[in-house]
Amino acid sequence: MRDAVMAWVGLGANLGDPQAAVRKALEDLAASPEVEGLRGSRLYRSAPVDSSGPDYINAVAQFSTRLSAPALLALLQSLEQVALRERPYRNAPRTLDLDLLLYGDACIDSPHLVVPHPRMQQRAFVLLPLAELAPQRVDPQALQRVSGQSCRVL
Ligand code: PH2
Ligand code: MG
Ligand code: MG
Repeated sequence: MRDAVMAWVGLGANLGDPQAAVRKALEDLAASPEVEGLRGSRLYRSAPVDSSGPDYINAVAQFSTRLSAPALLALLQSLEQVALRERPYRNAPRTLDLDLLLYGDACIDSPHLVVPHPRMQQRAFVLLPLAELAPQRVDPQALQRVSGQSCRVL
């Protein structure tokens, strides 16, 4: 059997009841048979970055899994579907977004999945909750660069 890998997932939502959607996604992830020892960050409220609509609710989840990265991506997409995620255009407001940020130390560059997440270093709504769970995985200089972005603990 494949070794367990530590994975970090970014959660975001700004349509419907985003707080409920993020909390439910954390519960659904924790209840997935392939997810072990999930820890969730606090929830943050952040202004849309390269996006529009109401403020986002964001969080990060850390857990260990034996799923491959593509299988984990499929699990995340299935949870987005449960939340009735629609994709009318790039960065559209959404009921739930689950992004695979880090998968162990893997670097993946496939047509469907790029890990580490290519824009995570520019986003306070990723780096602040990630730093709560895994400060060793956050570059302090990147954190400093995003310090002007609006992103507050709920
Ligand atoms: N997600 C995006 C684009 N912009 N802005 C905030 N504040 N939070 C997000 O989760 C977010 C965003 C694309 O996934
Ligand atoms: Mg995203
Ligand atoms: Mg996404």
